[in-house]
Amino acid sequence: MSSFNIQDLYTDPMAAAELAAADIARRTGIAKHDVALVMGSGWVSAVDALGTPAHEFDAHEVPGFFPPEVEGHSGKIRSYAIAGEHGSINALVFLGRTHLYEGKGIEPVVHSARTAVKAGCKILILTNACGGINKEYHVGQPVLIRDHISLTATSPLIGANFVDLTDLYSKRIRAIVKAEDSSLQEGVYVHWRGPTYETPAEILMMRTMGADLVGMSTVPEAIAAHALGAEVLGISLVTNAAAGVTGEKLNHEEVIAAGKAAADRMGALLKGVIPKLL
Ligand code: 8IG
Repeated sequence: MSSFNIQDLYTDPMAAAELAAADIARRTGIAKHDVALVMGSGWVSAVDALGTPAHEFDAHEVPGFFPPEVEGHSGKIRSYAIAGEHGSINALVFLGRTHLYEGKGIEPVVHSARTAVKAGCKILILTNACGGINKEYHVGQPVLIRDHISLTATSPLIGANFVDLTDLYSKRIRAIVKAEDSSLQEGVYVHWRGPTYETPAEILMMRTMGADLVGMSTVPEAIAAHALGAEVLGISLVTNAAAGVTGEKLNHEEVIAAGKAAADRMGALLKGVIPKLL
């Protein structure tokens, strides 16, 4: 891989994803993974529920991946062999992600998603921590993403590629997850570039538009994976009330603490759902 330069991610992102997938296949000895998970803020310890990984390595050793910048994102890639209902499932897990607010452009943001699909994954599970716009939500509550609103004015796709997004967050997979935990709610997630949180006026605008959740991730990855033919599940963990909802100020420590508190429930949910996906 010594011939790969990070600039190559920008000139040919699909080729970079193929290189990364080949590198992961070489490191793990697994030619084809089945399901991928991207673990966002607060979700990293939930992955412990999946047991002992068969392989683990630093993401930035793989072509196209940068070192992590956000606390709570450890920057590892793991491979797990999970007993599924119809045979063994190879799960590829990305601990952490790149965000639009890091200023590296859209390509690094979607590199995990594209790499996962090129590695063979037909299903991508995207997790995140987010702010709750819907006043019925409480901190520590997981919510399935039913649909999204993009407020970033960017897309990972280039060219006359008019991809349909009517079933972006797979109904089929949402039904499986709700059968596992019937208390789960569904909501509309707004993608906000950040790194600032919203103003109270912006949260009022989002609620008026029909949004329930707001965060700084997930949407570009969902679009990139869907455009390559993968099914997408998005799960948000509400780790703070959005600006103006309670009158409290927002801080990153609150987010990390809420993630830690909910990790066991989130881990059990993932462990219960993955065997049923394929
Ligand atoms: I965690 O309230 C988390 N991420 N945009 N707004 C936005 N992103 C978030 C928030 C929030 N909480």
